[in-house]
Amino acid sequence: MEKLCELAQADLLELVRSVDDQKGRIQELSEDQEAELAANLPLFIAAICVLNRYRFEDVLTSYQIDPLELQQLFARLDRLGVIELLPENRYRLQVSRSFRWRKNGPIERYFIGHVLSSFVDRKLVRTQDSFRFAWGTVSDATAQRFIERLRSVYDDFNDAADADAQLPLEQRTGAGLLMIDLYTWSTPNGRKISIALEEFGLPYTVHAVNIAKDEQLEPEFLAISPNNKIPVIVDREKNRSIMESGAILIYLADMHDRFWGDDRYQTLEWLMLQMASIGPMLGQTHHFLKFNPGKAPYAEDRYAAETKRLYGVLNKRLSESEYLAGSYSIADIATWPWIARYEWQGVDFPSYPHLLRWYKEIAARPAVQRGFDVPAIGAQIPMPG
Ligand SMILES: N[C@@H](CCC(=O)N[C@@H](CS)C(=O)NCC(=O)O)C(=O)O
Repeated sequence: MEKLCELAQADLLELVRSVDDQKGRIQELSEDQEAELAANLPLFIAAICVLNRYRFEDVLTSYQIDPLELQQLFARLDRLGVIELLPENRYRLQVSRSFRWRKNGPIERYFIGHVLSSFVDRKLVRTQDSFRFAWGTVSDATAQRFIERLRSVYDDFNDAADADAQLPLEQRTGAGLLMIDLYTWSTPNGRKISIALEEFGLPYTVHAVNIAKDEQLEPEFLAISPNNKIPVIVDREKNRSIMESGAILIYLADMHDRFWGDDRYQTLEWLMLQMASIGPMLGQTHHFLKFNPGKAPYAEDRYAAETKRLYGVLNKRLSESEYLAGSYSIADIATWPWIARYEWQGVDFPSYPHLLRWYKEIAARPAVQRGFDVPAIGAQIPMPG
């Protein structure tokens, strides 16, 4: 079959699309039809609404539009072949599942000219498409590989949106596809970001940077990580990279307006405590209590005592509050992977009962379980008895 596709210079995806088309549904509009939509904003919005399975009443409640005008717009969409009008303002969608706007066609040009800037500024709440921009010089084979991967994520997204289109409007929210590359390793700082990406439900591509083999010192990595450390993300949509796990968490929380706890500044307080104290101090504890091949009694005592002190600070806070900033936030996401190394930290975990309760609660979150083993090495979350 693959050979056949090769001969026909079509990939499997195109084959599936053409089979779909045999059912008589349209896969794309003509240049003129798209131009008609692009020139008429209400008609374009009506088209987007039907593609998102809005019912007639849903469009009326979402947009200030006269029912008669909407009936006329629906009639035009019927003439364009996008829908088949049925009695009582119902309709049957006539486009195939693989329907897409024409490449460089009037709608794509309209999106780029009018919609994309609002999408990037996050002023737009609902869009049918997303636009990706990335640069680099790669071989044809690499380019092909990435196109296939992006297509498959894009198709997954469309399938999910298709399935969710059956839900009532109140249970749906506008969403675009944001592509993120994560450069990471299986360490507490790396896990903060894979857990966060899982919590935010963002698709991301993992690039393992093996710090045990000094891969963080490679010149290509230095270009996106001036301090030669993981984690780093590259946001392809915005064409920018971000280093420092705290900054990445703030970026994601700002972008998606989520996981800010009960109070933004309280979340920042606890996030800063993690970045300035918990991470650096516990990191030294790992060195002196676990990895130092020699003996360094002064350093061992100092970092063991500091670790116990910080456990006490967290335990006290968590005796007053369910999570560090009231509700679950990026401060918890930053702190938890460090506590998940408790076995290296010379502490008696059960004597910090509130911290233990918090630790177990977060460990039970599916996103945390998925994000913990990134890059996949079969790592298990340690669970105190
Ligand atoms: N403050 C940085 C610390 C990052 C960091 O220390 N990363 C470690 C792994 S957890 C690393 O890349 N180490 C490699 C090295 O130091 O050469 C952050 O939070 O992102």
